[in-house]
Amino acid sequence: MTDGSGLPAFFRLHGFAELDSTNEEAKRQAASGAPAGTLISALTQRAGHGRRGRVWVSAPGNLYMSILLRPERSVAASAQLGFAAALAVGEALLPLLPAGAELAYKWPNDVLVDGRKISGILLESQAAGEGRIDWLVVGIGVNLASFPETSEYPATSLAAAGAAPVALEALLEAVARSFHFWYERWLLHGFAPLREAWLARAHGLGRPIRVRLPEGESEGRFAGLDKEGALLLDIGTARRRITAGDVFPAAR
Ligand code: BT5
Repeated sequence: MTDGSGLPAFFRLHGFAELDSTNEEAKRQAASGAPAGTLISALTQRAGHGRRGRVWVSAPGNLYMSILLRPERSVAASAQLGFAAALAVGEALLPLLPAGAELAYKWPNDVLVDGRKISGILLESQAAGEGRIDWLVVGIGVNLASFPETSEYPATSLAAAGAAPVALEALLEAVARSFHFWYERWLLHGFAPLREAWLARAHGLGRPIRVRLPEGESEGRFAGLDKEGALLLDIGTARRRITAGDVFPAAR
């Protein structure tokens, strides 16, 4: 793939033709002491995964990358870096999209083009004790060439959205550069600037949504994000704070 020369000095790129999963490789490297900024990419994944063990379809031609970080922050605060990754993907994709295409962020960490999922982000971490983090892996998949036709939430790719062609390495570098920008802002200023940028393109804000939770489904109005990144769901006069779940349009 790329020699990494277009990347900020923070990153050390390890490019693979094929892996089980770039997140798994990043976790293996984390366990053997790899530093923050280790960046793993693969042309295809045999066992790409999403949240809760779901499959991430990983055909050749799409982007699969994982960034290893060791922020001196809590596990809970570090989850906010999923928003940094979504913003990075969004900023990398925007200049490629045709006029009139709509790019939006879907809580917690998806990126949508014209209402369809073009990118998924998976955060995995290990605590070091006292709520601190040992390592955090930010895994990012972006569909350039292909997408699954039968996913539960409709999907798309850059090609299907009519975007300008882009080389994998150019997109990897653009995502990494933008992620690094948002990571530094987060280290310096906390979640507030990420929250503001994310909300400016939030999918379904102010509208009725359905959230699937481990204990069942909840419907309400998507009222925004709290200052930690939790989704705020207004159900009648009550406001519920949701930290994990899957968002769909409301049934009614
Ligand atoms: C995600 O999970 O969206 C996070 C996906 C993270 C993938 C990256 S690729 C690099 C790194 N290495 C990995 O092994 N993972 C990361 P979740 O929100 O759970 O969504 C998963 C669901 O998205 C699946 O159940 C499908 O319905 C759908 N899906 C699967 N493959 C897709 C694709 N290529 N494009 C769009 N949707 C897909």
